Amino acid sequence: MKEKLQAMLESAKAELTTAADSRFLQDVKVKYFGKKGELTAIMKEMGKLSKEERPKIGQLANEVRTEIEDLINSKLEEIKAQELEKKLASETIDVTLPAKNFRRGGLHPSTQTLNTLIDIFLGMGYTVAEGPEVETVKHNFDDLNSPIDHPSRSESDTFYFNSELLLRTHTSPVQIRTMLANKPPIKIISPGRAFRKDEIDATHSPMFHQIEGLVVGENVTMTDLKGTLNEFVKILFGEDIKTKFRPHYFPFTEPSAEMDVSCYKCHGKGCKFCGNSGWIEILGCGMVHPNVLTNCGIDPEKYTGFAFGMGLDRLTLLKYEIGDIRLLFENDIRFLAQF
Ligand code: 2NL
Repeated sequence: MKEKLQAMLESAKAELTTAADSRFLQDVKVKYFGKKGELTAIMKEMGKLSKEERPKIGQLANEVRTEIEDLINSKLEEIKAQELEKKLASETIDVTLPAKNFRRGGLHPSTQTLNTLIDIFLGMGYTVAEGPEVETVKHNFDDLNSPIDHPSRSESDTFYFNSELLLRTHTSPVQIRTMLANKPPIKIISPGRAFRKDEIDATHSPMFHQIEGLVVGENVTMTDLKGTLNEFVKILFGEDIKTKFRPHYFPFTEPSAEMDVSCYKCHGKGCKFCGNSGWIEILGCGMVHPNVLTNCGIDPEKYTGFAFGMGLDRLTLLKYEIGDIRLLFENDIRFLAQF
């Protein structure tokens, strides 16, 4: 039996040197230690041995068992390491290969213009104010000193829900709400949607975007208005842009003006872009009418203010040289992908 055990150890050693994968090791384990394994068979025969021989052979059998097991385990680790290395070698990633193409999204040109304007005014210390698109006639017209017979109030120009509610025709009611709720100093811009009953064409849409600005405080003058707007267009169009303020009329400002910028394409010489005038109209502005301040609970003897308003969509059309406002609202991805 002793010889048998030693022969078994030798043959196991020989077999294990040729082991090439973990499955083979499993087979070897079964061959010796399985139910019908060789070592199991010997252990079963131990009973036939004499009392003296039994512990000796038993000890030897145990030694053989641990030795074979140790061999199997160390071989198993060796093979596992080899298999891992093989796997890693076959799965290496070439990091120098070009990345897979994926479609990248972008911001709508209107959003890009809006973000640019917000950045400029935040940089000048303004905050952004928002308000509802469904407004009261009071906030949209009355508080703004709009005369009761003003054409913009008519059913044919404005979307009314009833005699008191409408879709705001400008974002001015946001400034009204801000003045009603806060004491000066006030320094806000109000971007957002506005609605007018316009026929749709290349330059008109019943829904459009506006941005207004309002500054109210002590000793706020027309000089502050001009300085602010000059600075604004220089950041937007470039340092060499000139401005021109033409007298105008708005019910909510006095005096009122429209501001033109020198055509940034022909630098004022006159071209197709500016209709040969050398100037492009971009906004309306003025000193807040004392009646508007009074309507909002602000003392016009103590405080003054300036305000301005411009169409965001027109600015976007100018900036990207887009010929039709409808393109901004159709959301055709073939158009939008260009920006
Ligand atoms: C334009 C002209 C303007 C204002 C908007 C305003 C608001 C308040 C008081 C006084 Cl609460 N004024 N807003 C002032 C002047 C012009 O917009 O052409 N917008 C597209």
